[in-house]
Amino acid sequence: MSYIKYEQNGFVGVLTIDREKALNALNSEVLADLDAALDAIDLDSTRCLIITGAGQKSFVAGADIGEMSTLTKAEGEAFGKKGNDVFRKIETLPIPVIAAVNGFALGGGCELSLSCDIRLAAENAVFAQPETGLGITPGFGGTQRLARTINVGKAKEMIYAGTKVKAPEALSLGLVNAVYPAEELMPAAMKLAERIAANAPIAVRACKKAVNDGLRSTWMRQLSSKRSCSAAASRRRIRKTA
Ligand code: DAK
Repeated sequence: MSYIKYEQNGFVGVLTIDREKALNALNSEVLADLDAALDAIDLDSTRCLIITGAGQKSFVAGADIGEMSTLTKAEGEAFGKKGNDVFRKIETLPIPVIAAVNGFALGGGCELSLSCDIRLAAENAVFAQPETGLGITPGFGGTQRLARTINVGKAKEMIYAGTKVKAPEALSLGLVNAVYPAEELMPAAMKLAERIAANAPIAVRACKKAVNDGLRSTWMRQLSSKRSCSAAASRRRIRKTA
């Protein structure tokens, strides 16, 4: 049995993480199924992907706490790598990906939404990175993607203190693009996906790549180029005054 349901609606793919009894928490099997489902998407006939969670209560309530508590160091590292690889696959999927956040987006669930291009939320959505309260750090890229998505101070507060952010605040922070009553979330996500799919696919894909490549030009690189500029300027000043 797969923990992923996939439906094709015209040019739009809808991928549902389907482990409702555990609020769609990500265990190794869910991650493996998600990975396989992403690989199976026909990119010739799909122009936009929506990712959501099964049920009315939760998008994804995090990595599976029960499973994580049993992992050895090596297994934990493999689990972290698996999650990071799958989320990077979503981030770099050639087509735009919309997260339809229908409830809890906690820990790995918040991180999953952050690996998508666009987040739309239901009114009951709650975002948080509660890992420090569990004695761990966000393991699937949250420290990096959250701080690049919203105000850095608020991202740090969410990560250090585990502050929960409900849908209206998520909207004001720019964490989500829009908030809808629960029953309107998927129709709204479909409508946006269809608008994206109606545009020239090559242009849309080129734009996704351009935006992502731009964001990957890291501040470290900018800092080191600024440092070498400053160093060159200082050398010039030193020579002038010598
Ligand atoms: N993992 C496993 N099961 C979960 C779960 C989770 N994250 N969240 C919920 N469930 C399960 C519950 O155990 C319960 O199962 P049964 O007892 O019925 O078998 C079922 O879902 C329904 O949950 P509740 O009965 O608790 O439902 P409530 O409405 O009362 O509460 C809740 C909903 C979301 C507030 C609560 O379930 C909750 O607090 N869940 C935990 C949320 C959480 O802390 N998530 C963050 C996980 S930390 C790393 C890799 C990855 C990560 C870190 C490091 N490395 C490799 C370094 C990622 C970490 C995380 O994501």
